[in-house]
Amino acid sequence: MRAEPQSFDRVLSSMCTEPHPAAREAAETFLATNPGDPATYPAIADLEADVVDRLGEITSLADPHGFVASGGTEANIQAVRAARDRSDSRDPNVVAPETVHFSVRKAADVLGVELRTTPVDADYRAEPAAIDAATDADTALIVGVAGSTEYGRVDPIPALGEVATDTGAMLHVDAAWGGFVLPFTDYEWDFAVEAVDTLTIDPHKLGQAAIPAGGLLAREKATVDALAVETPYLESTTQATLTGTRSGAGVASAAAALDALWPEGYRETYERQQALAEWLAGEFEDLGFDVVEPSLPLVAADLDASLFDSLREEGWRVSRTRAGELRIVCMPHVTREMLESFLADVRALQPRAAPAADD
Ligand code: 0PR
Repeated sequence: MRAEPQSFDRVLSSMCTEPHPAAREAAETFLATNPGDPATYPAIADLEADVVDRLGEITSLADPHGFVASGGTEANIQAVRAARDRSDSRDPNVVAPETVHFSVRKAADVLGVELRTTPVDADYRAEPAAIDAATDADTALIVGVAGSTEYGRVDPIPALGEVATDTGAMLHVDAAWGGFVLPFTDYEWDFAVEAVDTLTIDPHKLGQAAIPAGGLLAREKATVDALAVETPYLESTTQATLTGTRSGAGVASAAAALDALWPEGYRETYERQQALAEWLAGEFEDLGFDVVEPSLPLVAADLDASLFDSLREEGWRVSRTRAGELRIVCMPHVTREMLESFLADVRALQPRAAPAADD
């Protein structure tokens, strides 16, 4: 029997999407290459250098250092590791808003650093004063999120930069999801903010590349050098990634997606998906649900638990925030037609006593 992957028809809460056709093809072509051994597989190594340069262009960094990682988790772990190893402290800590992705918790665990999380403001964004209060002389890194996993919020990166500079800590921006839409907004989120040292941006999310393709960028070569270990029996001398052997598929497909879509294709995707998210938020409000307004193409709405369960039973691939709201991530495969069909099910399944239904 030949197994088939599931379709994207009802996938509404994922941060992954169908790869661009050129990205799919490139992934297959480079499937058997290993960018972890660049002296044996130089073609994929060249493509990786190209991807890093392009990601630098997207994030306002003229001379970027970094690599294509297996995903945002590896990129975040390596950012924490570099900060730990560049810090003078014997007992370094990392300070981040409580909305930080759980990969930073994994990083703290495996690297043996303390993670201090701070409350966010009423709009789910990091509070610079709270971050400041949590820092001390042992703070190696402050993390800000540009496109948070649950609400798509962008932390005030310039203000976090001031705190980092005053504290003598490095600043990492996690734009794993938001990085391919933020260039088309007015947010200050990237290396244009002087204090930003490192940044995660994942081609395998809104970049429309095949999995596995994450990205870690650094302003200074010394940051990537801090990660490098010697590779005595390879023809290349050092390796800065956490993974050893790694798939050339992700690297090649990131290069192909960037070729096909940067910048106009990504701009069009952003404009279409953002308009869709705003329309969906209005529809939820009309149905009487509390909505967290979408600042990026992600909508959270307060549907009750039994309605959520019924929608899952209908096959909708939806998930919840920690506070229990339904999240819809308007990834490129999500269309108006899909959402119309989803809303029809919401209406049909909505209990009569739904919030504010008779208002
Ligand atoms: N940083 C942010 C802001 C993220 O949202 C995520 C993943 C990561 C880092 C980690 O990235 P990787 O998963 O590439 O290592 N956010 C999604 C999440 O955990 C990932 C996801 C993707 C979940 C697809 C479901 C899914 O179907 O919710």
